[in-house]
Amino acid sequence: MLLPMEALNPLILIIWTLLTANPVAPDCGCNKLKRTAPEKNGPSDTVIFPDAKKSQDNGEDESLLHLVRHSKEIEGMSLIPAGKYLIGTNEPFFIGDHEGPERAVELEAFYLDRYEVSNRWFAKFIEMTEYITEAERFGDSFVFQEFLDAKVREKYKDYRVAAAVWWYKIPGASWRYPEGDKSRGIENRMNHPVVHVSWNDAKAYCEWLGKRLPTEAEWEAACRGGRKGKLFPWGNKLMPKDQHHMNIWQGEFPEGNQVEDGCEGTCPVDKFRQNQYDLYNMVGNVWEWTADMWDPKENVNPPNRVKKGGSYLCHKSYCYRYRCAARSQNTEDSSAGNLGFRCAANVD
Ligand SMILES: [Ca+2]
Ligand SMILES: [Ca+2]
Repeated sequence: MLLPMEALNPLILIIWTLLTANPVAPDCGCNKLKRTAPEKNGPSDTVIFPDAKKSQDNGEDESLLHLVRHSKEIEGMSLIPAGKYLIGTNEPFFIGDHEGPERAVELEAFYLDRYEVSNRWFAKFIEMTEYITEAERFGDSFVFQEFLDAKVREKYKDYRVAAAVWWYKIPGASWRYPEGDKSRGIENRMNHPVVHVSWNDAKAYCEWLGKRLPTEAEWEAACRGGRKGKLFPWGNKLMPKDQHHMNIWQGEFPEGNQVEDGCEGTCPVDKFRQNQYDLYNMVGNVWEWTADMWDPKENVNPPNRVKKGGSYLCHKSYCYRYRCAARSQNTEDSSAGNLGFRCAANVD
């Protein structure tokens, strides 16, 4: 029996809508953490990076710096061999992130830190250079709701990120006080990754050690550990042998973190060894800045930089970005409690 057109049209419309709808993948919103502070209250464009003046009159620090600069192995770097690597994917999950297509890149050999930069090492940098991070100069940074008590959440409820209300802009949050609470420092987290560091801060740290940030291609080639087309540094299976291989989120996001991997927030930088290059926490734990612009044609100031690897807040339902091919971005001056970095270095 033919249906009358009057009945058919709405039906066709519904089917057409379902077929053509562009599904929007839910998003953790951590790429929305842009600073909006007026320039007059923020730092100048020039990064304050005084010379390592303490090293001039401190023989011990000087020898430490010498050791670090001249022994990649001792300081915990892996040599990533020169060669052709495939990066990107032909099965992008977040099309808007430009994860695809898969493409070949040719890389020189380079060194990459095995671990995310820890609070311990960042503290040495601060101690020797008196560098002041951008979060400290702006006076605030973004903190995830789980680490704030009810009173603080109520007080700063109007300082949430509109598109991701689980992020609060908290005065006083910085690498020293990741929750913005002066009574909660990092003493018990010295082997955890430093957080609340901007791209500019990360770059300054790497340069202090005679290093640099990895390019996105280097980071991703290293992430893949010599394997081709795999999702994760160790392969395609999320939990081989039912073991956790990274620090991400288990349970409902953004409430109900079940902490099955043993880490509610950050975990120690040497907790999860992820591939044959002896790299730890490439995916998960904290996002990692890379040297690359997000879009070189984008005319914004400050520019966006690519970050890789996802963080302890990533869950498949919201932020399936703990894959080697996944990528996201923030402005150079942004910082958050789930964003850190590691350094690369040229082979002399
Ligand atoms: Ca976790
Ligand atoms: Ca990481």
